[in-house]
Amino acid sequence: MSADPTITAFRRSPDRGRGLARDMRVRWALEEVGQPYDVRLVSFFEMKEAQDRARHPFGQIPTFEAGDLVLFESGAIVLEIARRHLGLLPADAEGQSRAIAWMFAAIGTVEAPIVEREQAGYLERDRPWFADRQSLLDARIRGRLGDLSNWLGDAAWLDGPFSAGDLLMVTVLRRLEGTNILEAYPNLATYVARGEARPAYARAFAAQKAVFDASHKEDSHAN
Ligand code: GTB
Repeated sequence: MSADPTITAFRRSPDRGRGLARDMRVRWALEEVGQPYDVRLVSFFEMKEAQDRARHPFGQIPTFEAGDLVLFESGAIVLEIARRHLGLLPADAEGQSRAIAWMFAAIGTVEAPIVEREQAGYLERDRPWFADRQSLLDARIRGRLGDLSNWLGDAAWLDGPFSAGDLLMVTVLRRLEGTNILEAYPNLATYVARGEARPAYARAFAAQKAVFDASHKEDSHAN
């Protein structure tokens, strides 16, 4: 058996290879630190089975297994990778704490309203109050992006050199793909493009895309 960590990812990702599911951030972190990894692809059905729930209490992807450690929650997994390897956290203790604060900010402060908007689009579109709620959620997102944009200004990254905080923030902002929301914040759009231009990002993107391409090919053969 390989000594490399194993992560889980969708066997057939609903994002159709756009790298928007949360295994992408884990793949990217592993690529940034040069850690090879194995992937266990799971179906929506398998994720809810007891064997997978033993890894993930909520029956989701991604998970991360390394030796005896089994972890869920993409932020915790990226932090674990950052703690095990050089390259994703600054060397000084205070810089590390600030980078970790940005990891929490990405997931707790910025991703939360973006996910809520996305889910409202899937689940509440036929409700009479949908349009009103959507504009409230848009306003909440724009508020966060305005503040983030002001903080970033002309800097390349959120706090000094690229860190796990940037990695998570870029993946969170990418979830606005398909909306025009990010366009109003040119420095944030450039920030996302800067993240996507990193060679490690490109390798991670290609790896998850290859899974979609293979499943798509299988589906076309089956039809
Ligand atoms: N807080 C957890 C984490 O950060 O790890 C959230 C994990 C999570 O939501 N996982 C999703 C999942 O397993 C996949 S990433 N969903 C299946 C389920 O809950 O049954 C979310 C996601 C899904 C699809 C797209 N897409 O199609 O664009 C984007 C993001």
